[in-house]
Amino acid sequence: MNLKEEIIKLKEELDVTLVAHFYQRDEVFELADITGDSLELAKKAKLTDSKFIVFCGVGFMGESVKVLDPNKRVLMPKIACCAMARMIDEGYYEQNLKQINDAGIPNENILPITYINSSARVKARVGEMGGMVCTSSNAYKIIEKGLKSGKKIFFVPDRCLGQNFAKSLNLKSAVVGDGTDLKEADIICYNGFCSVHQQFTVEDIEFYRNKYPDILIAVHPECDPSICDEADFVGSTSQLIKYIKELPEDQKIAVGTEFNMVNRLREKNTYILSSTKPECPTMNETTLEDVYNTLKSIKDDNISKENEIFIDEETVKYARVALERMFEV
Ligand code: CIZ
Ligand code: SF4
Repeated sequence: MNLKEEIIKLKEELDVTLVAHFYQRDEVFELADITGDSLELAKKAKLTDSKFIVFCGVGFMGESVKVLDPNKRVLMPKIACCAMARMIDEGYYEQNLKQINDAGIPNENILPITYINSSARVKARVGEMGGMVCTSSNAYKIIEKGLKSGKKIFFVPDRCLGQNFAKSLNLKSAVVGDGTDLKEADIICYNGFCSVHQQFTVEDIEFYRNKYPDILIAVHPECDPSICDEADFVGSTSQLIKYIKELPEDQKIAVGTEFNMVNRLREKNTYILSSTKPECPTMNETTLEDVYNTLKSIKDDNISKENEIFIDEETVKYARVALERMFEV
């Protein structure tokens, strides 16, 4: 039997659901029981009744499943950490908050919102302060709800997402530490970013538009605002997939997001909006062999602590509050 067949057989034998994010390698993605973007995966994994969730993605995604259902055993064949999520921890969060306070904005006037790409500890801190989680699919709704509180939003960790949503809602944004006036802003952003989505440039857009005047440009809101301003469509992972699938057969489209996902849409007239391959290194770490080893460890009752997500009760409590507030919206 080859690895793929072994994995299929183990899945049938075990009380397990295999989950994979859209950015995973094709061979891993194809074997998953549940696929989706981070919002869909958090929702769907919560609904499964398997004892074990084997999650192929990055650390914060597995953590979200554990937070939403601590009774599940969540295993990750590779606990790979999203580069953006790694840019913020509780210490940096507090430092930024202090800078905002020092600019004359007290905590009671601040509502924190964290992009789902952050650790459970950061989510818990946000939950404790009355804030909530958002994803790129629901950020509009969450930010609009947040603004109803009359407070300024402290948006972490992705400054591009914060700036892009502020622009499209006609709001003012500022970034902590870059010299912009925090008091003037409706949305104060933490200075984090996604290294993969930073790869797309205005020159890439110009290149494609010069070469194919009718081409459409679609990008993810983790791209820089200069890119989103120029694009024909800006959307989350699932929104991009839907948009591309519904295009007429002969419509050319250059897409600015992670390579594996765009590459799976090649039956459409799809181009990668970059001269380099925009692969997410951490999403690509999980191999078929890792998936096999994790399933085998369940079968042999020999699970490695390194592959399992453990979160303390206090963190689960407050991170869940922040996630549940998102689901309520
Ligand atoms: O991590 C990411 O870049 C994205 C877009 C996650 C997701 O599925 O929303
Ligand atoms: Fe993180 Fe960017 Fe990779 Fe998404 S694509 S998991 S934001 S590093």
